[in-house]
Amino acid sequence: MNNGFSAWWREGVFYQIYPRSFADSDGDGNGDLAGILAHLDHLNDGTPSSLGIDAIWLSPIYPSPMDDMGYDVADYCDVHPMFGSLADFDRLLAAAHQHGIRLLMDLVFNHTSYLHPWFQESRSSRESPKRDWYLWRDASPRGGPPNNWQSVFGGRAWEWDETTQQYYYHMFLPQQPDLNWRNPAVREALYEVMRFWLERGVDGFRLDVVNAYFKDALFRDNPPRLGLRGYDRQKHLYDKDQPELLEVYAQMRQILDSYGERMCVGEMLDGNPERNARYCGDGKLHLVFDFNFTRQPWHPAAFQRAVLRNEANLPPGGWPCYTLSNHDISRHLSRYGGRYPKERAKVAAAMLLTLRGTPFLYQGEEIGMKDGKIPYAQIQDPPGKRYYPFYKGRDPVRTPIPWDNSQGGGFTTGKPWLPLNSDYRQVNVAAQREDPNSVFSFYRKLIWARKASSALRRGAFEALIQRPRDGLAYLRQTEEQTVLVALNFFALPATLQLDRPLPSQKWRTLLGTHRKEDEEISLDRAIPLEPHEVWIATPR
Ligand code: TEU
Repeated sequence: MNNGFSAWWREGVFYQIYPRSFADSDGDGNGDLAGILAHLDHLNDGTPSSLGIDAIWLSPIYPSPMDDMGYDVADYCDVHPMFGSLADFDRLLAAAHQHGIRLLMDLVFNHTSYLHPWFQESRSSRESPKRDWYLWRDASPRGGPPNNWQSVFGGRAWEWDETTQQYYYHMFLPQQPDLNWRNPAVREALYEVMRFWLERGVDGFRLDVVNAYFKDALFRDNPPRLGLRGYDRQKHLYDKDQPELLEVYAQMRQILDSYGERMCVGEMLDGNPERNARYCGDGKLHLVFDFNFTRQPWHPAAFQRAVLRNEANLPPGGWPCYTLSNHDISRHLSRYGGRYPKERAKVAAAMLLTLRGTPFLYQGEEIGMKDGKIPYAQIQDPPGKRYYPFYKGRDPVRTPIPWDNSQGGGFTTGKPWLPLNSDYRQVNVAAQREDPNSVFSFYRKLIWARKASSALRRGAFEALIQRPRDGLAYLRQTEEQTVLVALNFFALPATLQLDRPLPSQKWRTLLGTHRKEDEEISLDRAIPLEPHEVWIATPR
């Protein structure tokens, strides 16, 4: 019976592709759609020798001047020539579906590129029919910007336009003017974009900064708060999280539902579990990323607290959504790896893929990639250029995927747009495929074990230790199956003392870093673990 809990987007494993850095098929140094097509077998060839993911989130591939690497869209219904053509996209989508992989497009609906025809028209004159498609305001009576709002990427959020003698608002770069969601024509145009891609057959969307669409109708000043940079020195009462959002989410949900099993996942600007809960669930967004999870230190108690906070806040029809890395934040191995990158990569992967919720992987984490080092002269990311050396931007987390140890790493036959990581001759896909103990082999086993287990895909979550010190122990349970997960976070052997009795005393290993599959173990109220051990088991 389908009670709504078997939806593919609750049980599947998602994988984010950052297309420019995934695989280059034509030697121009930039990844492209044909490159992705050529590597679908790596992602899922239907057998456990592949990673086994169920869906791709494709970061933006639209025509764009690339001021924010494609998050500045100049045409929502076409493909940037760097990545290919609409025909290439259709080929990729069809092939992905043949591989059992669904595909999400990234919709950047808070703003467009300044080169989008809508903005070109809007800025051409105050009388333009598209004037009200963006946020234009007069200078304040004393001169200067209309209010104190700051850009996320630094500096004021208002740009003066000489031609029409008004300011326009940009939450990100001046090259990314914000759309006016209060204008019904704007809304309808964006919903048309959704329909365009749904008609083409995409399975859903990742919605960029989906809580920023509306700004205060009165454009009131944000109150101050302590912080380092301009944007962080304000409480964002008026430039995001406005009540009008819920109506838009309901409309988007209706559009998605009218196409059958489609979904969306929202990216929140400065989200937290309590606020996220207002935005997802029945009649709202399907999923919302929980970035609080990515901000935890490497400690089991911290992650458990984040998980329980999430579980406690879930609204009706809501479902957790976990990720450790993406194209904006430092890769989790650079944050957590320390002296034990390979070991911790496995513990982190086991946690991500056995928690109750939809996991999102970021390309390259399956081989244990870390952030690259980018010399100043090669920095491409605007916030990196602006804040170097205090903040080096997001290029380090966007370096190309090394497929093998050849010149160009099998990523390109030309010069890669960002340098390959210096360790790519060791850390690459080909090397890890060969090695049964590699990070890749472990991700693979975890994902296929998850596929085979109803408890891991949709079971209830129960923490077994109230105050974890050395590691996590939890149960995942459905009516037909129980799975026990035990993770030692640190480099010393540990015995996890459980606060509640286990439902069985005899366990059979499903998957582990130290124990063999099917190995049997008797347990009482304690689980002995080797350093950085992952142990996943089911009652015998
Ligand atoms: O990110 C929004 C966001 O929260 C990040 O910009 C974050 O604050 C920033 O990376 C810290 O430096 C989305 C996209 O994921 C990002 O790539 C875009 O640059 C941004 O929106 C604007 O579209």
